[in-house]
Amino acid sequence: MQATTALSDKTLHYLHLEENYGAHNYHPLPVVLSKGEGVYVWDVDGKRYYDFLSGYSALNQGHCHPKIISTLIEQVQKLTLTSRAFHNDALGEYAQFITNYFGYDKVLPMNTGVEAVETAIKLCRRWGYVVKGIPQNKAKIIVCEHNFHGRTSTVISFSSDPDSYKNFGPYMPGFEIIPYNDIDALSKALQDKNVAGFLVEPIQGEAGVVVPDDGYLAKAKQYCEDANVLFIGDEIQTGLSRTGKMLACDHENVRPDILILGKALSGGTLPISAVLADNEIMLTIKPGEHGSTYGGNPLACKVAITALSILKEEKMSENAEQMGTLFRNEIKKLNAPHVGIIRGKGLLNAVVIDHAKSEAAWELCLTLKEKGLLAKPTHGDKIRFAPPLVINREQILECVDIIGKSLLTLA
Ligand code: IF1
Repeated sequence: MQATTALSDKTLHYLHLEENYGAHNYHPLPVVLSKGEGVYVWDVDGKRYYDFLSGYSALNQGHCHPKIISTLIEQVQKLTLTSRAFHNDALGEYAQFITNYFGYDKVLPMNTGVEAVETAIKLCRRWGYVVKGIPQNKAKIIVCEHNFHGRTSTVISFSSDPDSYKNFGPYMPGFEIIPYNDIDALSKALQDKNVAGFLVEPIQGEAGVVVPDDGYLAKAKQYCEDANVLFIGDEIQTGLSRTGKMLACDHENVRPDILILGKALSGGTLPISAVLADNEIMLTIKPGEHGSTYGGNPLACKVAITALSILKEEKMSENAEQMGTLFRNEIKKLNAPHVGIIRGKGLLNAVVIDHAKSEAAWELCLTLKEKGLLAKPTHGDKIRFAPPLVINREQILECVDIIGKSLLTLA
């Protein structure tokens, strides 16, 4: 348990409940939240914080966006779930809306991000066999080192992070790991005629917001086209205005053959994910060959339409671009101690903490918490700074000030 000397009785009460009755599969910051609105969250003692994690980019529209909540309340009292055994009056309208929104023929609706990744893998393999003509059970999908695509047994089979895969074997075959941002490595891997797809994050989030070289994604897409291999874009964390464009792939005008969305598709209200593709790929899965109980439920469909609409109505991509540039420039101007690399696009940013102590980033996050800003380290020395995309200039400047003051206290 984290040092709990300065924690209130109320906070300790909730920490102990989780400790005693919850699985220990996370190591959260010692803060207990009870309210969220826009860029702010409040703890059980009424203290307000800036949320600089945004539910790992599920809250791009901000906490409890009024239009999303209104849609949720209206639909939840009408019809929440029909299963796909029957039609309903929400799925068709949502399918038309989201396919027009992103420019694809069809959508396959799922729930969590990793379910959408699994769906994309199945679609890619199926296309490999029935369209490309790869011999049965020989399809390969290329992935990148330091990837994060979720935590199911298949997906951790191609993780390069022991924390994700150790003691969870045996592993799913059919994946090849190559270095990220290495176009020659991709070119070499694509020589194998049994390759069906290349699954990639346009920016590697969990790896610490690793931004590839300009042109990497465009070259990768071109090489995939030349090799008749599907480019699968995992935009679960980078999509939906987070990096300053609707999709991170838009920075290089790359159109994934299979587009994977999740997280902010619901604005942080409930798990909604989606896989988009054109008919040649999507129609390789026939009725009864894939699905899920909640996939495409009416509540999710209505919420997703509102969540997507407000991204454009409120110009969240543009704001993410402007506020992200301001954030990175102001952090650099601090010339604060222990700031190593600052990297990111739009409002998906990370600072690499340069300090001898391995727990320095964690300690900094505890200080940030005390000063009213919530962020969490990823992979030890990197702190991800990813506030809701509704943040404004004054709030960014206040948060940079909090970060600067906190860095000065790092012993
Ligand atoms: C955790 C971070 C981790 C994702 C990408 C698929 C998924 C994710 C690019 C799976 C999920 C979440 C999972 C959560 C913490 C967070 C995360 F990168 F965002 F920080 F873990 F790496 N593709 N990312 O980022 O989506 O099934 O979770 O809905 O597992 O701790 P999911």
